[in-house]
Amino acid sequence: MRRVPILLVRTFGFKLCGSKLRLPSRPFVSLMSLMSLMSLRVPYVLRVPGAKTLRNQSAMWYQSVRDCMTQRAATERIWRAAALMRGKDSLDSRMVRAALLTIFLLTAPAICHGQGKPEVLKVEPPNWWAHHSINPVRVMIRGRNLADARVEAAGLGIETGLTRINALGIYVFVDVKIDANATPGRRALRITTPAGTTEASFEISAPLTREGRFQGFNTDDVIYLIMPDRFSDGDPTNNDPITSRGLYDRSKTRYYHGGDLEGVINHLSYLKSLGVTAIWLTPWYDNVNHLNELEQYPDGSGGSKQPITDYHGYGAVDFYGVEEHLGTLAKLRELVDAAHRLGIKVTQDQVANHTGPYHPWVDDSPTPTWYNGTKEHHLANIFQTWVLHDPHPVAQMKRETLEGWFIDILPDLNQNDDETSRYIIQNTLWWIGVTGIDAIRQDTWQYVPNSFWRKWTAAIKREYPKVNIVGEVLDGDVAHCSFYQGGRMRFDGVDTGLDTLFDFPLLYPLRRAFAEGRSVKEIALVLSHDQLYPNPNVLVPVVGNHDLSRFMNEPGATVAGLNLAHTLIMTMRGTPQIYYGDEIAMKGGGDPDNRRDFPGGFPGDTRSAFDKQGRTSDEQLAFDYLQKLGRLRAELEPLRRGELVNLYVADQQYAYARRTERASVIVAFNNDNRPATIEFDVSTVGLADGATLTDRLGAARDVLVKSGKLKVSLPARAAGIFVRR
Ligand SMILES: [Ca+2]
Ligand SMILES: [Ca+2]
Ligand SMILES: [Ca+2]
Repeated sequence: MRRVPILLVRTFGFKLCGSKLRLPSRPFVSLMSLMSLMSLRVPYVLRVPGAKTLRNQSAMWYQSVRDCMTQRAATERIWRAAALMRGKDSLDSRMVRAALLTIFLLTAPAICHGQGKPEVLKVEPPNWWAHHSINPVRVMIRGRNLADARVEAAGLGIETGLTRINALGIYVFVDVKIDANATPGRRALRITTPAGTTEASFEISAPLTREGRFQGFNTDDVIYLIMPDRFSDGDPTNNDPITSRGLYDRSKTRYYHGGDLEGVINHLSYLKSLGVTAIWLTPWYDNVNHLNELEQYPDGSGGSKQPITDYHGYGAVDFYGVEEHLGTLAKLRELVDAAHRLGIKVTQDQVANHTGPYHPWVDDSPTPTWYNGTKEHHLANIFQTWVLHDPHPVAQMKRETLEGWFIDILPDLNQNDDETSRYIIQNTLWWIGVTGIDAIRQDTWQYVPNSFWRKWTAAIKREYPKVNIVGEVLDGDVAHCSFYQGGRMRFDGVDTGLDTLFDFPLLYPLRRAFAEGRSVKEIALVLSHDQLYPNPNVLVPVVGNHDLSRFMNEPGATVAGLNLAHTLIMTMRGTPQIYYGDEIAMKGGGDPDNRRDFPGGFPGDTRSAFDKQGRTSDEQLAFDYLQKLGRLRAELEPLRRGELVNLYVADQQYAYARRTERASVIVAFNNDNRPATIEFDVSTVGLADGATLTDRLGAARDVLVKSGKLKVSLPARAAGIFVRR
């Protein structure tokens, strides 16, 4: 006899780590005996050092309503299994008793739990639609004492199907089928246990009309990124909500500052005047209602570490809720409708990789494999993203990057769990359906398996063919980023279906050139890698965002340089994205300094940069310039849809055409600190001799095409957009 450690490492609500059971000297046989315990439908994981972890599969821990285990049945099965094992392999009877006792103790609370009256705490999704591409919809009910539940539909036009309940009786998954001709209105799911009956409310919603909704953005658009908490406080009554007191303090960089959805609504016409046709709001999911003690940072430079708030929205505790500091679901719908009335599309920021550390799932997850690991036992993310597209990666490195928890804190969702995967897909479709949004920006794209994305993008397109998705792969390497764009099957056998990506590889040379004054040739060099993307023409070029220090904080940055940077993204292939405040040349270092309050957006602000009279001269210069670029882009079709043709590349000068079948527009940059004259061939872009071109930015004089060439003189640090007269 020797000791073989067996760890019963995980059950619902229980961790029994390091327990040791005595096994006889034939560990393999003993292991087989223990495996027969799986027939008990008891949740457990056996982990034997040196052997593969044995999980009882979902089919084991799930219990259908009809097959629900009562205390008596469980006892009988335990003794039947014990008799079976004793007969089969003469397992040490003390060991059997110990094992059975342990398992009984582990399951007893679950069984006992089912004795109280059933209660419902949360229904996800709370409503759905008839004629939807997902039917039945899988409803996840969170509650108490649901262990022996029977779930029935109450009301016309719906019926319940497969029902599964987790062992602690906290989560019920039930398929709800909606008849094609079911009328919209309230329904209920009646939940009955031996201890009583309760109802989970559920609604069949009337679908929003498709006209003017679910549109997707395209290269005709200009996207503007808003962090709502920092943009404008339109409703001071939600600054210190009753449910989450004490998180509002404008003097602290990581507290709520009061900005909200109402503030965005109030400034839609400002955005329209700037030339914006689509907005992207950082996540509006409900975030934790108290301080985040797990993440602590000094406020500003120096000082001691202190808890923060999740004002940024990336720490969801409820994927079906709107953060109360920002507003309500009704307010969100009002915002989307108001934006649409002005011709502005709305992009939702979604996070499928992780939840906030205080999400209720962390303490009792709906399935044993809902997350990759548990709060106590998980991998920390090592951010070795290069292995994610490596055909021969070190498996452990890849796992630590795909499944590791960000900063060792943010619980990493396991999209390989069918229930988790289904939850995320339905949640995405729910937000689109209830709000009428047009597009999705998906956070931390690369940290989620491509096999999941394929399912997720397909589900979106099936229901909303025009809704498109921009993925965040924050990396400067085209070889890296291009791997993730859909439209092509990769070595892993997956086409992710991802429409587009932010063009971060272009951002870095753009900043080096136009802030630091380094060579513009680097920009052309990065663009030469466009061939690696399945479709580079729909990328989203950016000058900045909420994760990067602002352009104006770069060494050497000036408003003239910022204007050149904006000229590039507003005339480059793809759909440009502007970061709030960059239109007025706001400064700011790394997060959170790059998220300063927009001047004039908050009560008591001494001036408003939303209005001309409130802007400084530099702010006005930047604003006027970007507004002019927006107007030119709207007016000149080639800037939105034309092919990109490089015409001239030198150390400090760069010229290209955007060409359609109907017209060409020439864009030329002089990044040098002195005037420059450059000459280049334009015969390839349909400009014949004798054509006169005018610089619509007003920096250069009119130019005439002679001998197939164009000779352009530009002042120091200036750009021209040349259009045929
Ligand atoms: Ca507010
Ligand atoms: Ca909240
Ligand atoms: Ca992950």
